[in-house]
Amino acid sequence: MPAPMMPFIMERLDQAFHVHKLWLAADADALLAEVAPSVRAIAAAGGAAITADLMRRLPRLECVSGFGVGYDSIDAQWAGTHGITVTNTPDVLTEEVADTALALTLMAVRRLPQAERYLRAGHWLEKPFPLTPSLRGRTAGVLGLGRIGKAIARRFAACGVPVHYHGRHRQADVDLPYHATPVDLARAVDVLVVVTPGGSETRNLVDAAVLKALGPDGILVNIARGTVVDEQALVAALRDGTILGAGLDVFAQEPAVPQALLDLDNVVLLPHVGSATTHTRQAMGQLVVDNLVAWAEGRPVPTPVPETPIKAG
Ligand code: 8YV
Repeated sequence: MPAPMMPFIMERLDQAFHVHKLWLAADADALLAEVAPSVRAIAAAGGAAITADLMRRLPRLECVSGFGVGYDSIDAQWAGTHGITVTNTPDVLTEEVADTALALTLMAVRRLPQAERYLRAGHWLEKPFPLTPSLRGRTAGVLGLGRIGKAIARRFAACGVPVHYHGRHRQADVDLPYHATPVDLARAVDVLVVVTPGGSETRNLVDAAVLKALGPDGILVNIARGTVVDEQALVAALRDGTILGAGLDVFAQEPAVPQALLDLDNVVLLPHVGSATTHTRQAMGQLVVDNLVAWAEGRPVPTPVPETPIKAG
């Protein structure tokens, strides 16, 4: 275990396995070198980098159980081609993250955090909070219509907001307008919600051109990965009115958030709390344990990622 996980995960894994906790070692590298020949599985905290270099050092490695639906911090491609199974925690967080996306959208459009700050500062006693933009009359674009994207689309439908989408492929069983590129999607909508996986394939997918296409009434919401949005282009677009505002739960270098974003009033910033409730994190943690126990007992793991297991050719 390279980094700490929720206490109940550590307790359950301690009961079933001999767990080496790297972060507790005075010299993590020395501990890794010592135990590497016997390590057969990794329990990976959210965001813990499980690189090809690390896995190469573990000749008996068979399974990497990651905490989180996103596994861009795990080199699943390398693992897959070396017969190592990678698991993630899908489904159990879908509704929670979609709730967060809707909340963040409303916070950004209706300027609700600013309104709350206004009240707390006593300004309401002087005059009412200024009128804000509205969700009424808007069209939303979902960039990445997977499980979470679909749950977000259902919420927008309930709000009377039409939804369009872009993904790598048009989905035959989805009856929503499809756009072939992110720019085309952005042009058609005025709320753009980023729900793609992270990693090299989506790096800076939302760039200056997409933001320009979103336009001066547009709101960008990102609950996926900070790397999907060109942060410098976003700062510029928020500053010069290329777009109206943004709601961000994720950042390229989190937990560091650029001062340029902190300085702006037309962006709502959350500390990566998309799935962060006791209920959902409990379910995610249980799935991390269930995947490892299934692997150890020789049963199929409940939630392997699609890249694995692929036997080396
Ligand atoms: C994780 C997330 O819990 O699931 C994901 O991909 O981003 C979060 O829900 C987070 O990575 C944990 O640090």
